[in-house]
Amino acid sequence: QADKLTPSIGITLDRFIKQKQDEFPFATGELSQLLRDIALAGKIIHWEVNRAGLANITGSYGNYNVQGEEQQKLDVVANVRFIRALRNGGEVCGIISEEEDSFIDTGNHQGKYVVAIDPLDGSSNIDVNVSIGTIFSIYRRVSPVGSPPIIEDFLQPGNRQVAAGYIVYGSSTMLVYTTGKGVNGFTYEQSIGEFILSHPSIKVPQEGKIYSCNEGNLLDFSAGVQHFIEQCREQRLSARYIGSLVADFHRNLLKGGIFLYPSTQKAPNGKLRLLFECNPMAFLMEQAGGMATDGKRRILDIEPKEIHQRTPFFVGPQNLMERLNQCFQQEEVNA
Ligand code: P6P
Repeated sequence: QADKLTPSIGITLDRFIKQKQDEFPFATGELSQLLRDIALAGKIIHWEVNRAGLANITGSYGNYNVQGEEQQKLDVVANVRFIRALRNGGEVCGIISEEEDSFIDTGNHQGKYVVAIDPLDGSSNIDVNVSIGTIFSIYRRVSPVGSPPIIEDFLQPGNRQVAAGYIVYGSSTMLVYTTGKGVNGFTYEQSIGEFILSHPSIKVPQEGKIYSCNEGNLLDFSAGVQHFIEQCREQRLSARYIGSLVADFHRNLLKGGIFLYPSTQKAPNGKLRLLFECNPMAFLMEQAGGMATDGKRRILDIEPKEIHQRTPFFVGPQNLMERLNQCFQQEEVNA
């Protein structure tokens, strides 16, 4: 009787990773440990984000990051926490961070992996209490184990990712990730300090009814994009735009929606970074049954030339992505 009255808390992230690792007979456990290290840092940032108001660590830090954006204190805190967690875990030989000019050699030269991290994306939303997020990408290094990491370890196309995911700090804190075998979502249960499987095998709804873009830039968009947005309005799709990529992406992944960040006058190559934002989100969306392009090419096939390069970004369910593609093709014909 007691057993029936005692609800199960569900599968913890640790048990899930262990189960999945058993499915990979040759997995040596380092990737599993690396995912645990990221989850740990996420728990710490959850704590920092939720206490920010009291601890007066919101607001700007008076520094500017390599993007020329004013660094919010929580940005800096998150950057330090993730770099420390990844360094102490021992599996990672090198890290690139959206907050750092060049790559970081962790000193773990036996580590087989490198990580690209956006410690706290959408930080301009921190002060106005809008959901923000951490985005991460994991690659196997290309340089020999035992040597220091080199720049080529970090300039790999997104189709070489071994894992990718995000943590969204919103009404609840969730970790969503893939290792190339589907997408799974975990909700953080603060009272026991565990991520619990809450969204197994996420698939993006194919009949997307939402479009997300900053329509303030509409007049900068190409004729193809403007035509697509006109079609979205004609079909009475819902316009939803938070201005925080992780929050916008998470809603579109679960509800079915397309996200567009085209090139604009201010950002001729688009605003979002290929390595820190577009590759991980593209991997997740493809694993959930959707698509991601730069308007011409599959995001995951783009060969990066430099760490902070930007790209136009279109990501969502196939039906909407194919309709957008038709608008691009029509634009070519009319050109
Ligand atoms: P805009 C936040 O600064 C960010 O990098 C992403 O999280 C978000 O999707 C985008 O910029 C919003 O950009 O130009 O619409 O404010």
